[in-house]
Amino acid sequence: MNRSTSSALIERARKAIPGGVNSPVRAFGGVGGDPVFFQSGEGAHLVDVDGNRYIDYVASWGPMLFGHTDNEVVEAVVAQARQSIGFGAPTEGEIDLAELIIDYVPSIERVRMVSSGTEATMSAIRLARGYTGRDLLVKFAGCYHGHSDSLLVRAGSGVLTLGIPGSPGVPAGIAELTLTLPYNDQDAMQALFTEYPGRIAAVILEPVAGNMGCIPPAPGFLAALREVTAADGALLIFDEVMTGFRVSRGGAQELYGVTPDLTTLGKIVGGGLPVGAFGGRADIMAQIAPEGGVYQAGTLSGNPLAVAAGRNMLERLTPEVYQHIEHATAVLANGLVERARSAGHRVCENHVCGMFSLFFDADSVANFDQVANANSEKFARFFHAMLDEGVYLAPSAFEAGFVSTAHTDDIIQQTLDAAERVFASL
Ligand code: HOZ
Repeated sequence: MNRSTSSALIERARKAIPGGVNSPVRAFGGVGGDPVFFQSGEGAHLVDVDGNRYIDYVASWGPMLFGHTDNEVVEAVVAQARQSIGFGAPTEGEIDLAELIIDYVPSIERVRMVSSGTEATMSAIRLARGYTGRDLLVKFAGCYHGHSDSLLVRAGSGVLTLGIPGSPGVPAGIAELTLTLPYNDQDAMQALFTEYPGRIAAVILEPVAGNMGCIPPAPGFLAALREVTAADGALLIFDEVMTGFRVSRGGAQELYGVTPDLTTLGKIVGGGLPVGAFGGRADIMAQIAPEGGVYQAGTLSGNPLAVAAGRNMLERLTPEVYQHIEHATAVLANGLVERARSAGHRVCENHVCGMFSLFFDADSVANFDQVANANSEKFARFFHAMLDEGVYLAPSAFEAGFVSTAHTDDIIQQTLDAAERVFASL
């Protein structure tokens, strides 16, 4: 497959933009080679600048629940753009979107819009610290909650892809306020609360991890977290930037029946435009400025274009949407494993409605250490062979794949046929 235009563009980009990209994972550091530059997308497909067509499982890292350039979302954005791109003042659409979020997400009684998932998590932990009057924060190794100082400790996504322990520029004094635990380990969590009673402001986690590959919560893990945080007076924050409106209409908290105190959202809530949100219990959210003293603000917060896209997408979240993506994801993930094993490869998979990952040389993956022990070099060869077959996967062994309603049975079958050829050649 000729990708010479992409290769020329990354050369040019590297002179103007650090690493040639505006977000590290896109640079292909995790798989080697040059990143693909895209020029258009439609449904489940992308077309690159050399005219090559791919079945896409990145879905802009999650938000393209109805596939690319979905007509209704595009129309909603265009109609809003004709009225105004932004005011920096309140609009009625923000209330409509907030009411939809409150209606759908079990734990959210009030919500504040921001412009990215990073802003949402950064604001939620400030709120948790302000509300509890405590400083310590607990996160899980391999979970990624954006790039704010407190949350880069033992993070997933690009930090994991690049194999770096954290980041220069994060003051030690801030990093040491973040304690980390192994994902899915109830005993470690109990022990930590015994060691630091009454001192932990919040526990934050991805209720289905998606930034060290897709890792579902072990049975009882989320409920145990809920219990121990409530008993201690610490807040429980579900980072549902990826899982919100994806694993079910009410997110992972609805799917698993566990209610956090605060929830962070992004991606689908903005219909693919730059958006984040955080919300939760009314008494906690009342601490946010201007009602309360915990400061948080943003010129682009509640931007009308993003609100229009998000409203359109949320208004269309029917049970059929979830039936489709759940079925398509299961067929894909199980089909990949079956074909890989038939070709003699040791693999395992994880999937939860619309999210999936395949791990090489692993029997099961439930935490960061098991992800780290899987064969990422073999994944890189798989990635490139699939790319040459016209299938675009996330360019890292440590990211989840995403399925949309545009992934028809036929497209899933084409993907599995491609994978069968690739597994035979690996
Ligand atoms: N860190 C995000 C994926 N988990 C986004 C990566 C990107 O946009 O390049």
